[in-house]
Amino acid sequence: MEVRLILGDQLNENHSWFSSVDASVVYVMMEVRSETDYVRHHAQKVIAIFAAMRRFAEALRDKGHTVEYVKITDPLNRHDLVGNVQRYIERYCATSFAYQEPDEYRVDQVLLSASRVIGIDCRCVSSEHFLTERHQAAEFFGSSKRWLMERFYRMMRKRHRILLTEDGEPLGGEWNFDVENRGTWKGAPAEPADQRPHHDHTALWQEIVDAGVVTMGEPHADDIRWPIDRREALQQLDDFLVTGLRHFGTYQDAMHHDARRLFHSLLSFALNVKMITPLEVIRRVEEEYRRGGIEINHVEGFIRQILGWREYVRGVYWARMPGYDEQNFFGHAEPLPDWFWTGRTDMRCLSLAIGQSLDMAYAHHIQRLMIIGNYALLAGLDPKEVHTWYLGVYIDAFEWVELPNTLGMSQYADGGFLATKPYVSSAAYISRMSDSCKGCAFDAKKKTGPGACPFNAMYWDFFRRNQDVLRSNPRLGIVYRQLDRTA
Ligand code: FAD
Ligand code: DLZ
Repeated sequence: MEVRLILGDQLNENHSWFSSVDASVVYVMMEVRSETDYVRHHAQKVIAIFAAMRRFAEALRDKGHTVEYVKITDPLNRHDLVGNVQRYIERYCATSFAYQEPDEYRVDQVLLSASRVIGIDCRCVSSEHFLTERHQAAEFFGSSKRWLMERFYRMMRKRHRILLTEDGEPLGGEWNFDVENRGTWKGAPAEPADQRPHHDHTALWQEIVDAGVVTMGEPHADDIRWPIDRREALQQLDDFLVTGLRHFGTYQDAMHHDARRLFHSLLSFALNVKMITPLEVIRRVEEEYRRGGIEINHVEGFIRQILGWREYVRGVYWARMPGYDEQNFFGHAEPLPDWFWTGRTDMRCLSLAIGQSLDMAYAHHIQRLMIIGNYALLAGLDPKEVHTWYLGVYIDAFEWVELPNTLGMSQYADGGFLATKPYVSSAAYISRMSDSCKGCAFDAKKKTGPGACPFNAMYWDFFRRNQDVLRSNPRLGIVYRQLDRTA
Protein backbone atom coordinates (compact mmCIF):
# COMPACT_ATOMS: atom_id res chain seq x y z
CA MET A 1 0.00 0.00 0.00
CA GLU A 2 1.02 3.63 -0.50
CA VAL A 3 -0.05 6.41 1.88
CA ARG A 4 -0.50 9.79 0.12
CA LEU A 5 -0.83 13.03 2.09
CA ILE A 6 -3.09 15.84 0.86
CA LEU A 7 -2.67 19.19 2.65
CA GLY A 8 -5.42 21.74 3.22
CA ASP A 9 -4.12 23.95 0.39
CA GLN A 10 -3.76 21.09 -2.09
CA LEU A 11 -7.38 20.69 -3.15
CA ASN A 12 -6.64 20.21 -6.84
CA GLU A 13 -9.15 17.65 -8.10
CA ASN A 14 -7.46 17.55 -11.52
CA HIS A 15 -4.13 16.41 -10.06
CA SER A 16 -2.82 13.35 -11.92
CA TRP A 17 -2.97 11.38 -8.64
CA PHE A 18 -6.74 11.23 -9.04
CA SER A 19 -6.94 10.35 -12.74
CA SER A 20 -7.56 6.68 -11.92
CA VAL A 21 -8.61 4.75 -8.85
CA ASP A 22 -5.82 2.62 -7.39
CA ALA A 23 -6.80 0.11 -4.70
CA SER A 24 -3.25 0.09 -3.36
CA VAL A 25 -3.37 3.82 -2.46
CA VAL A 26 -4.88 5.46 0.62
CA TYR A 27 -5.20 9.25 0.73
CA VAL A 28 -4.81 10.91 4.13
CA MET A 29 -6.19 14.34 5.03
CA MET A 30 -6.16 15.84 8.49
CA GLU A 31 -7.30 18.80 10.56
CA VAL A 32 -4.39 19.32 12.95
CA ARG A 33 -3.35 21.77 15.65
CA SER A 34 0.14 22.10 14.14
CA GLU A 35 -1.58 23.85 11.18
CA THR A 36 -4.31 25.71 13.04
CA ASP A 37 -1.89 27.06 15.65
CA TYR A 38 1.31 28.14 13.83
CA VAL A 39 -0.33 31.57 13.73
CA ARG A 40 -3.65 32.88 15.02
CA HIS A 41 -5.83 32.50 11.90
CA HIS A 42 -9.03 34.33 11.08
CA ALA A 43 -12.04 32.20 12.11
CA GLN A 44 -13.40 32.22 8.53
CA LYS A 45 -10.08 30.91 7.22
CA VAL A 46 -10.14 27.86 9.50
CA ILE A 47 -13.82 27.22 8.74
CA ALA A 48 -13.41 27.61 4.97
CA ILE A 49 -10.30 25.42 4.81
CA PHE A 50 -11.85 22.63 6.89
CA ALA A 51 -15.14 22.83 4.96
CA ALA A 52 -13.29 22.67 1.64
CA MET A 53 -11.08 19.80 2.86
CA ARG A 54 -14.13 17.82 3.98
CA ARG A 55 -15.89 18.44 0.67
CA PHE A 56 -12.74 17.37 -1.21
CA ALA A 57 -12.46 14.13 0.77
CA GLU A 58 -16.13 13.34 0.03
CA ALA A 59 -15.64 14.00 -3.68
CA LEU A 60 -12.64 11.65 -3.79
CA ARG A 61 -14.60 8.93 -1.99
CA ASP A 62 -17.49 9.38 -4.42
CA LYS A 63 -15.05 8.68 -7.24
CA GLY A 64 -13.96 5.44 -5.55
CA HIS A 65 -10.70 6.53 -3.91
CA THR A 66 -9.87 5.40 -0.37
CA VAL A 67 -9.61 8.42 1.93
CA GLU A 68 -8.77 8.57 5.63
CA TYR A 69 -9.92 11.91 7.06
CA VAL A 70 -8.87 12.95 10.57
CA LYS A 71 -11.19 15.54 12.11
CA ILE A 72 -10.05 18.18 14.60
CA THR A 73 -12.15 16.48 17.31
CA ASP A 74 -10.95 12.91 16.59
CA PRO A 75 -9.59 11.50 19.92
CA LEU A 76 -6.91 9.57 18.01
CA ASN A 77 -5.72 12.70 16.21
CA ARG A 78 -2.01 13.19 16.97
CA HIS A 79 -2.32 16.82 15.81
CA ASP A 80 0.75 16.89 13.65
CA LEU A 81 1.21 15.92 10.05
CA VAL A 82 3.86 13.27 10.50
CA GLY A 83 2.31 11.71 13.61
CA ASN A 84 -0.95 11.08 11.78
CA VAL A 85 0.79 9.87 8.62
CA GLN A 86 2.71 7.36 10.72
CA ARG A 87 -0.54 6.09 12.22
CA TYR A 88 -1.86 5.23 8.74
CA ILE A 89 1.43 3.82 7.53
CA GLU A 90 1.20 1.35 10.44
CA ARG A 91 -2.51 0.66 9.99
CA TYR A 92 -2.18 -0.10 6.26
CA CYS A 93 1.30 -1.70 6.53
CA ALA A 94 2.27 0.78 3.82
CA THR A 95 5.51 0.29 1.97
CA SER A 96 5.66 3.79 0.53
CA PHE A 97 4.66 7.38 1.38
CA ALA A 98 4.08 10.22 -1.09
CA TYR A 99 3.24 13.91 -0.72
CA GLN A 100 2.80 16.89 -2.99
CA GLU A 101 5.41 19.65 -2.87
CA PRO A 102 4.27 21.85 0.04
CA ASP A 103 4.29 25.59 -0.52
CA GLU A 104 5.55 26.54 2.90
CA TYR A 105 9.19 26.20 3.93
CA ARG A 106 8.23 25.04 7.44
CA VAL A 107 6.08 22.18 6.13
CA ASP A 108 8.66 21.32 3.49
CA GLN A 109 11.27 20.86 6.21
CA VAL A 110 8.93 18.79 8.38
CA LEU A 111 8.15 16.42 5.50
CA LEU A 112 11.76 16.21 4.33
CA SER A 113 12.98 15.27 7.78
CA ALA A 114 10.07 12.86 8.24
CA SER A 115 11.06 11.20 5.00
CA ARG A 116 14.49 10.52 6.46
CA VAL A 117 13.14 8.74 9.56
CA ILE A 118 9.92 7.16 8.34
CA GLY A 119 11.76 4.01 7.25
CA ILE A 120 9.85 3.37 4.01
CA ASP A 121 10.19 4.67 0.48
CA CYS A 122 9.18 8.41 0.37
CA ARG A 123 8.41 10.51 -2.70
CA CYS A 124 7.60 14.16 -3.24
CA VAL A 125 5.63 15.00 -6.40
CA SER A 126 4.61 18.27 -8.00
CA SER A 127 1.37 19.93 -6.90
CA GLU A 128 0.75 20.58 -10.62
CA HIS A 129 -0.51 24.06 -9.90
CA PHE A 130 2.05 26.78 -10.61
CA LEU A 131 3.46 27.97 -13.93
CA THR A 132 7.01 28.00 -12.58
CA GLU A 133 9.11 25.68 -10.47
CA ARG A 134 10.20 26.89 -7.03
CA HIS A 135 13.66 28.04 -8.14
CA GLN A 136 12.89 29.14 -11.69
CA ALA A 137 12.74 32.86 -10.89
CA ALA A 138 16.12 32.65 -9.13
CA GLU A 139 17.59 30.93 -12.19
CA PHE A 140 16.08 33.60 -14.45
CA PHE A 141 17.62 36.48 -12.46
CA GLY A 142 20.95 34.68 -11.97
CA SER A 143 23.42 36.86 -10.09
CA SER A 144 21.41 40.14 -10.39
CA LYS A 145 21.52 42.01 -7.08
CA ARG A 146 17.97 43.31 -7.45
CA TRP A 147 15.12 41.56 -9.12
CA LEU A 148 12.50 43.31 -11.24
CA MET A 149 9.00 41.87 -11.53
CA GLU A 150 8.46 43.51 -14.92
CA ARG A 151 11.37 41.58 -16.50
CA PHE A 152 10.07 38.32 -15.10
CA TYR A 153 6.51 39.12 -16.23
CA ARG A 154 7.52 39.79 -19.84
CA MET A 155 9.45 36.54 -19.93
CA MET A 156 6.32 34.73 -18.64
CA ARG A 157 4.10 36.41 -21.24
CA LYS A 158 6.46 35.22 -23.99
CA ARG A 159 7.00 31.76 -22.58
CA HIS A 160 3.28 31.04 -22.20
CA ARG A 161 2.23 33.10 -25.22
CA ILE A 162 -0.22 35.22 -23.23
CA LEU A 163 -1.69 38.44 -24.68
CA LEU A 164 0.66 38.36 -27.66
CA THR A 165 0.11 39.01 -31.34
CA GLU A 166 1.09 36.31 -33.81
CA ASP A 167 4.44 38.09 -34.16
CA GLY A 168 5.07 37.85 -30.44
CA GLU A 169 4.36 41.54 -29.76
CA PRO A 170 2.23 42.59 -26.75
CA LEU A 171 -1.46 42.99 -27.56
CA GLY A 172 -2.50 46.64 -27.38
CA GLY A 173 1.05 47.76 -28.17
CA GLU A 174 2.34 47.95 -24.59
CA TRP A 175 3.48 45.34 -22.07
CA ASN A 176 2.02 47.18 -19.11
CA PHE A 177 -0.98 49.52 -18.81
CA ASP A 178 -0.55 50.46 -15.17
CA VAL A 179 -0.65 54.20 -15.86
CA GLU A 180 -4.31 53.79 -16.86
CA ASN A 181 -5.14 51.92 -13.66
CA ARG A 182 -5.27 54.68 -11.08
CA GLY A 183 -8.88 55.77 -11.29
CA THR A 184 -10.83 56.94 -8.27
CA TRP A 185 -14.34 55.60 -7.71
CA LYS A 186 -17.23 57.89 -6.83
CA GLY A 187 -20.14 55.44 -6.89
CA ALA A 188 -20.31 54.59 -10.61
CA PRO A 189 -20.06 52.19 -12.36
CA ALA A 190 -21.95 50.19 -9.75
CA GLU A 191 -20.06 47.58 -7.75
CA PRO A 192 -21.19 44.14 -9.01
CA ALA A 193 -23.50 42.18 -6.69
CA ASP A 194 -21.72 39.56 -4.63
CA GLN A 195 -22.86 36.27 -6.20
CA ARG A 196 -20.72 34.00 -4.03
CA PRO A 197 -22.48 31.07 -2.32
CA HIS A 198 -23.89 31.21 1.21
CA HIS A 199 -22.83 28.37 3.51
CA ASP A 200 -24.04 27.58 6.99
CA HIS A 201 -21.05 26.06 8.82
CA THR A 202 -22.35 26.54 12.36
CA ALA A 203 -21.80 22.88 13.29
CA LEU A 204 -18.25 22.85 11.94
CA TRP A 205 -17.47 26.10 13.78
CA GLN A 206 -18.68 24.50 17.02
CA GLU A 207 -16.25 21.60 16.45
CA ILE A 208 -13.40 24.08 15.95
CA VAL A 209 -14.35 25.94 19.13
CA ASP A 210 -14.75 22.68 21.11
CA ALA A 211 -11.28 21.62 19.97
CA GLY A 212 -9.90 24.81 21.58
CA VAL A 213 -8.56 26.43 18.40
CA VAL A 214 -7.98 30.14 19.06
CA THR A 215 -8.87 32.40 16.13
CA MET A 216 -9.34 36.08 15.35
CA GLY A 217 -12.01 38.01 13.46
CA GLU A 218 -15.72 37.49 12.91
CA PRO A 219 -16.66 33.85 12.20
CA HIS A 220 -20.05 34.59 10.53
CA ALA A 221 -20.30 30.78 10.65
CA ASP A 222 -23.93 30.74 9.55
CA ASP A 223 -23.11 32.68 6.39
CA ILE A 224 -19.67 31.85 5.06
CA ARG A 225 -19.16 33.30 1.56
CA TRP A 226 -15.96 31.53 0.48
CA PRO A 227 -16.14 28.80 -2.19
CA ILE A 228 -15.59 25.31 -0.83
CA ASP A 229 -15.16 23.37 -4.05
CA ARG A 230 -14.04 23.74 -7.64
CA ARG A 231 -17.58 24.10 -8.98
CA GLU A 232 -18.22 27.09 -6.74
CA ALA A 233 -14.84 28.60 -7.56
CA LEU A 234 -15.54 28.30 -11.28
CA GLN A 235 -18.93 29.96 -10.82
CA GLN A 236 -17.16 32.81 -9.08
CA LEU A 237 -14.71 33.09 -11.97
CA ASP A 238 -17.58 33.09 -14.51
CA ASP A 239 -19.28 35.85 -12.60
CA PHE A 240 -16.10 37.94 -12.40
CA LEU A 241 -15.52 37.62 -16.16
CA VAL A 242 -18.98 39.04 -16.81
CA THR A 243 -19.21 41.71 -14.11
CA GLY A 244 -15.84 42.63 -12.56
CA LEU A 245 -13.19 42.28 -15.26
CA ARG A 246 -14.52 45.08 -17.49
CA HIS A 247 -13.72 47.66 -14.77
CA PHE A 248 -10.92 45.87 -12.93
CA GLY A 249 -7.94 47.85 -14.21
CA THR A 250 -9.30 51.38 -13.98
CA TYR A 251 -10.46 51.01 -10.36
CA GLN A 252 -7.82 48.57 -9.18
CA ASP A 253 -6.35 51.05 -6.69
CA ALA A 254 -9.59 52.73 -5.60
CA MET A 255 -11.10 52.36 -2.12
CA HIS A 256 -14.59 53.12 -0.85
CA HIS A 257 -16.15 52.37 2.54
CA ASP A 258 -19.38 51.20 0.92
CA ALA A 259 -17.86 49.02 -1.80
CA ARG A 260 -15.42 46.71 -0.12
CA ARG A 261 -14.43 44.61 -3.08
CA LEU A 262 -15.17 47.03 -5.95
CA PHE A 263 -14.10 45.15 -9.12
CA HIS A 264 -11.66 42.73 -7.53
CA SER A 265 -12.21 39.03 -8.17
CA LEU A 266 -12.03 37.57 -4.62
CA LEU A 267 -10.43 34.53 -6.26
CA SER A 268 -7.26 34.36 -4.17
CA PHE A 269 -8.63 31.77 -1.72
CA ALA A 270 -9.78 29.43 -4.50
CA LEU A 271 -6.44 29.88 -6.26
CA ASN A 272 -4.28 29.41 -3.17
CA VAL A 273 -5.99 26.21 -2.03
CA LYS A 274 -5.67 25.07 -5.67
CA MET A 275 -9.34 24.57 -6.49
CA ILE A 276 -8.53 26.37 -9.73
CA THR A 277 -5.23 26.88 -11.54
CA PRO A 278 -3.57 30.16 -12.46
CA LEU A 279 -3.29 29.10 -16.09
CA GLU A 280 -6.99 28.36 -16.48
CA VAL A 281 -7.90 31.73 -14.94
CA ILE A 282 -5.45 33.54 -17.24
CA ARG A 283 -6.71 31.67 -20.32
CA ARG A 284 -10.36 32.43 -19.50
CA VAL A 285 -9.54 36.13 -19.03
CA GLU A 286 -7.65 36.25 -22.33
CA GLU A 287 -10.53 34.49 -24.15
CA GLU A 288 -12.92 37.08 -22.74
CA TYR A 289 -10.70 39.85 -24.10
CA ARG A 290 -10.45 38.23 -27.54
CA ARG A 291 -14.25 37.98 -27.66
CA GLY A 292 -14.27 41.79 -27.58
CA GLY A 293 -15.87 44.50 -25.52
CA ILE A 294 -13.29 44.74 -22.73
CA GLU A 295 -10.41 47.21 -22.77
CA ILE A 296 -6.86 45.88 -22.69
CA ASN A 297 -5.90 47.76 -19.49
CA HIS A 298 -8.33 45.66 -17.43
CA VAL A 299 -7.22 42.37 -18.89
CA GLU A 300 -3.51 43.07 -18.88
CA GLY A 301 -3.70 44.45 -15.33
CA PHE A 302 -5.47 41.36 -14.06
CA ILE A 303 -3.26 38.86 -15.88
CA ARG A 304 -0.16 40.65 -14.59
CA GLN A 305 -1.25 39.98 -11.01
CA ILE A 306 -1.44 36.25 -11.56
CA LEU A 307 1.13 35.53 -14.27
CA GLY A 308 3.53 38.15 -12.95
CA TRP A 309 3.23 38.98 -9.27
CA ARG A 310 1.91 35.66 -7.98
CA GLU A 311 4.62 33.54 -9.60
CA TYR A 312 7.27 36.18 -8.92
CA VAL A 313 6.66 36.43 -5.17
CA ARG A 314 6.75 32.64 -4.97
CA GLY A 315 10.17 32.77 -6.62
CA VAL A 316 11.30 35.39 -4.09
CA TYR A 317 10.06 33.19 -1.23
CA TRP A 318 12.00 30.10 -2.30
CA ALA A 319 15.09 32.12 -3.18
CA ARG A 320 15.15 33.84 0.21
CA MET A 321 14.03 31.14 2.63
CA PRO A 322 15.13 30.29 5.25
CA GLY A 323 15.79 33.62 6.95
CA TYR A 324 13.60 35.94 4.87
CA ASP A 325 11.14 36.24 7.74
CA GLU A 326 13.96 37.56 10.00
CA GLN A 327 14.90 40.50 7.78
CA ASN A 328 14.42 43.94 9.28
CA PHE A 329 16.23 46.52 7.14
CA PHE A 330 15.17 49.56 9.21
CA GLY A 331 15.49 47.79 12.58
CA HIS A 332 11.84 48.52 13.34
CA ALA A 333 10.70 47.17 16.72
CA GLU A 334 7.41 48.82 17.73
CA PRO A 335 4.69 46.35 18.78
CA LEU A 336 1.37 46.21 16.92
CA PRO A 337 -1.20 48.55 18.48
CA ASP A 338 -4.16 46.81 20.16
CA TRP A 339 -6.53 48.19 17.53
CA PHE A 340 -5.07 45.82 14.91
CA TRP A 341 -7.27 43.27 16.70
CA THR A 342 -10.40 45.43 16.97
CA GLY A 343 -10.27 48.11 14.27
CA ARG A 344 -11.03 50.71 16.94
CA THR A 345 -8.97 53.75 16.05
CA ASP A 346 -9.93 57.35 15.23
CA MET A 347 -8.01 57.18 11.95
CA ARG A 348 -10.97 56.31 9.74
CA CYS A 349 -9.00 54.78 6.84
CA LEU A 350 -7.34 52.34 9.23
CA SER A 351 -10.50 51.65 11.13
CA LEU A 352 -12.29 50.81 7.86
CA ALA A 353 -9.50 48.67 6.38
CA ILE A 354 -8.76 46.75 9.58
CA GLY A 355 -12.46 46.53 10.49
CA GLN A 356 -13.21 45.06 7.06
CA SER A 357 -10.29 42.60 7.34
CA LEU A 358 -11.57 41.35 10.70
CA ASP A 359 -15.13 41.20 9.41
CA MET A 360 -14.59 39.41 6.12
CA ALA A 361 -11.01 38.03 6.23
CA TYR A 362 -10.43 40.08 3.09
CA ALA A 363 -9.14 43.46 2.02
CA HIS A 364 -7.98 44.26 -1.48
CA HIS A 365 -4.41 44.96 -2.45
CA ILE A 366 -4.37 48.73 -1.93
CA GLN A 367 -6.06 48.50 1.46
CA ARG A 368 -3.36 45.99 2.50
CA LEU A 369 -0.49 47.98 0.98
CA MET A 370 -1.35 51.65 1.16
CA ILE A 371 -3.48 51.82 4.30
CA ILE A 372 -2.49 49.13 6.79
CA GLY A 373 1.02 48.39 5.48
CA ASN A 374 1.69 52.09 4.93
CA TYR A 375 0.86 52.83 8.58
CA ALA A 376 2.92 49.88 9.84
CA LEU A 377 6.02 51.01 7.94
CA LEU A 378 5.73 54.70 8.83
CA ALA A 379 5.09 53.85 12.49
CA GLY A 380 8.11 51.53 12.61
CA LEU A 381 6.17 48.40 13.62
CA ASP A 382 8.20 45.22 13.98
CA PRO A 383 8.00 43.60 10.51
CA LYS A 384 7.83 40.10 11.97
CA GLU A 385 4.77 41.06 14.01
CA VAL A 386 3.25 42.69 10.96
CA HIS A 387 3.91 39.52 8.94
CA THR A 388 2.32 37.33 11.61
CA TRP A 389 -0.81 39.50 11.62
CA TYR A 390 -1.16 39.39 7.83
CA LEU A 391 -0.51 35.64 7.79
CA GLY A 392 -3.39 35.15 10.19
CA VAL A 393 -6.01 37.64 9.13
CA TYR A 394 -6.54 37.03 5.42
CA ILE A 395 -8.48 34.16 3.89
CA ASP A 396 -5.79 33.78 1.21
CA ALA A 397 -2.77 34.06 3.50
CA PHE A 398 -0.21 31.30 3.03
CA GLU A 399 3.38 32.10 3.82
CA TRP A 400 4.83 31.67 0.31
CA VAL A 401 2.69 34.55 -0.99
CA GLU A 402 2.02 36.55 2.18
CA LEU A 403 5.63 36.89 3.40
CA PRO A 404 7.17 38.47 0.26
CA ASN A 405 4.17 40.77 -0.07
CA THR A 406 4.24 41.88 3.57
CA LEU A 407 7.88 41.85 4.48
CA GLY A 408 9.25 42.69 1.03
CA MET A 409 6.71 44.77 -0.85
CA SER A 410 4.94 46.42 2.04
CA GLN A 411 7.55 46.78 4.80
CA TYR A 412 10.73 47.06 2.68
CA ALA A 413 12.31 44.88 5.36
CA ASP A 414 14.47 43.11 2.76
CA GLY A 415 16.16 46.42 1.94
CA GLY A 416 14.65 46.68 -1.53
CA PHE A 417 15.17 43.21 -2.94
CA LEU A 418 11.52 42.95 -3.98
CA ALA A 419 10.33 46.55 -4.16
CA THR A 420 12.28 49.32 -5.87
CA LYS A 421 11.20 51.85 -3.21
CA PRO A 422 9.19 51.82 0.02
CA TYR A 423 5.43 51.94 -0.63
CA VAL A 424 4.42 54.80 1.66
CA SER A 425 2.27 57.87 1.30
CA SER A 426 1.02 60.88 3.18
CA ALA A 427 -2.69 61.61 3.67
CA ALA A 428 -2.97 63.20 0.20
CA TYR A 429 -2.85 59.80 -1.56
CA ILE A 430 -5.36 58.24 0.83
CA SER A 431 -7.68 61.20 0.43
CA ARG A 432 -7.44 61.00 -3.37
CA MET A 433 -7.94 57.24 -3.68
CA SER A 434 -10.62 56.70 -1.04
CA ASP A 435 -13.57 58.37 0.65
CA SER A 436 -12.24 57.58 4.11
CA CYS A 437 -11.01 61.07 4.99
CA LYS A 438 -14.59 62.39 4.89
CA GLY A 439 -15.93 62.13 8.42
CA CYS A 440 -12.50 61.30 9.89
CA ALA A 441 -11.48 62.81 13.23
CA PHE A 442 -8.32 64.09 11.51
CA ASP A 443 -7.80 66.59 8.70
CA ALA A 444 -5.95 65.16 5.70
CA LYS A 445 -4.91 68.62 4.53
CA LYS A 446 -3.40 69.67 7.85
CA LYS A 447 0.30 68.83 8.07
CA THR A 448 0.98 69.40 11.77
CA GLY A 449 -0.67 70.49 14.98
CA PRO A 450 -3.91 69.42 16.64
CA GLY A 451 -6.27 67.57 14.29
CA ALA A 452 -3.64 67.03 11.58
CA CYS A 453 -3.77 63.61 9.93
CA PRO A 454 -0.94 61.59 11.52
CA PHE A 455 -0.01 60.15 8.09
CA ASN A 456 1.46 63.54 7.11
CA ALA A 457 4.00 63.97 9.90
CA MET A 458 4.74 60.25 9.93
CA TYR A 459 5.52 60.30 6.20
CA TRP A 460 8.13 63.04 6.43
CA ASP A 461 9.54 61.67 9.66
CA PHE A 462 10.04 58.29 7.94
CA PHE A 463 12.12 59.80 5.13
CA ARG A 464 14.04 62.07 7.49
CA ARG A 465 14.97 59.33 9.94
CA ASN A 466 15.95 56.91 7.15
CA GLN A 467 17.82 59.32 4.88
CA ASP A 468 21.16 57.55 5.35
CA VAL A 469 19.82 54.48 3.58
CA LEU A 470 17.16 55.93 1.27
CA ARG A 471 18.53 59.22 -0.08
CA SER A 472 20.63 57.53 -2.77
CA ASN A 473 17.60 55.72 -4.23
CA PRO A 474 16.99 57.39 -7.63
CA ARG A 475 13.23 56.77 -7.32
CA LEU A 476 13.18 58.92 -4.17
CA GLY A 477 14.98 61.97 -5.58
CA ILE A 478 11.78 64.02 -5.72
CA VAL A 479 10.90 63.19 -2.09
CA TYR A 480 14.30 64.27 -0.79
CA ARG A 481 14.30 67.45 -2.89
CA GLN A 482 10.97 68.36 -1.30
CA LEU A 483 12.23 67.47 2.16
CA ASP A 484 15.34 69.60 1.66
CA ARG A 485 13.19 72.57 0.59
CA THR A 486 11.17 72.42 3.79
CA ALA A 487 14.12 71.80 6.14
P1 FAD B 1 -7.56 40.57 -7.42
O1 FAD B 1 -7.23 41.98 -7.21
O2 FAD B 1 -8.82 40.23 -8.10
O3 FAD B 1 -6.32 39.95 -8.23
C1 FAD B 1 -6.40 38.69 -8.90
C2 FAD B 1 -5.41 37.70 -8.36
O4 FAD B 1 -4.09 38.13 -8.59
C3 FAD B 1 -5.50 37.44 -6.87
O5 FAD B 1 -6.52 36.54 -6.56
C4 FAD B 1 -4.12 36.89 -6.59
O6 FAD B 1 -4.06 35.51 -6.81
C5 FAD B 1 -3.24 37.58 -7.60
N1 FAD B 1 -2.48 38.69 -6.99
C6 FAD B 1 -2.79 40.00 -7.00
N2 FAD B 1 -1.81 40.71 -6.42
C7 FAD B 1 -0.89 39.83 -6.00
C8 FAD B 1 0.34 39.94 -5.31
N3 FAD B 1 0.85 41.12 -4.95
N4 FAD B 1 1.00 38.81 -5.01
C9 FAD B 1 0.52 37.61 -5.38
N5 FAD B 1 -0.63 37.44 -6.03
C10 FAD B 1 -1.32 38.53 -6.35
N6 FAD B 1 -2.16 37.63 -1.78
C11 FAD B 1 -2.42 36.37 -1.42
O7 FAD B 1 -2.89 35.58 -2.24
N7 FAD B 1 -2.15 35.93 -0.15
C12 FAD B 1 -1.63 36.75 0.80
O8 FAD B 1 -1.41 36.33 1.92
C13 FAD B 1 -1.38 38.10 0.44
N8 FAD B 1 -0.87 38.97 1.36
C14 FAD B 1 -0.63 40.26 1.00
C15 FAD B 1 -0.08 41.12 1.96
C16 FAD B 1 0.20 42.43 1.62
C17 FAD B 1 0.84 43.34 2.62
C18 FAD B 1 -0.07 42.89 0.31
C19 FAD B 1 0.24 44.29 -0.08
C20 FAD B 1 -0.62 42.04 -0.63
C21 FAD B 1 -0.90 40.72 -0.31
N9 FAD B 1 -1.44 39.81 -1.25
C22 FAD B 1 -1.67 38.52 -0.89
C23 FAD B 1 -1.67 40.23 -2.65
C24 FAD B 1 -3.08 40.77 -2.93
O9 FAD B 1 -3.40 41.80 -2.03
C25 FAD B 1 -4.14 39.67 -2.89
O10 FAD B 1 -3.75 38.60 -3.73
C26 FAD B 1 -5.48 40.17 -3.38
O11 FAD B 1 -5.89 41.27 -2.60
C27 FAD B 1 -6.51 39.05 -3.30
O12 FAD B 1 -7.78 39.53 -3.64
P2 FAD B 1 -8.48 39.20 -5.03
O13 FAD B 1 -8.52 37.74 -5.25
O14 FAD B 1 -9.77 39.95 -5.05
O15 FAD B 1 -7.43 39.82 -6.03
C1 DLZ C 1 -4.11 27.00 6.99
C2 DLZ C 1 -4.43 25.59 7.39
C3 DLZ C 1 -5.17 25.35 8.54
C4 DLZ C 1 -5.73 26.45 9.38
N1 DLZ C 1 -5.42 24.10 8.95
C5 DLZ C 1 -4.97 23.05 8.24
C6 DLZ C 1 -5.17 21.72 8.67
O1 DLZ C 1 -5.72 21.45 9.73
N2 DLZ C 1 -4.72 20.73 7.88
C7 DLZ C 1 -4.05 20.95 6.72
O2 DLZ C 1 -3.67 20.00 6.04
N3 DLZ C 1 -3.80 22.22 6.32
C8 DLZ C 1 -4.25 23.26 7.03
N4 DLZ C 1 -3.99 24.53 6.63
C9 DLZ C 1 -3.18 24.74 5.42
C10 DLZ C 1 -1.69 24.48 5.74
O3 DLZ C 1 -1.24 25.38 6.72
C11 DLZ C 1 -0.86 24.56 4.45
O4 DLZ C 1 -1.08 23.37 3.78
C12 DLZ C 1 0.61 24.73 4.71
O5 DLZ C 1 0.86 26.01 5.24
C13 DLZ C 1 1.44 24.56 3.44
O6 DLZ C 1 1.22 25.64 2.55
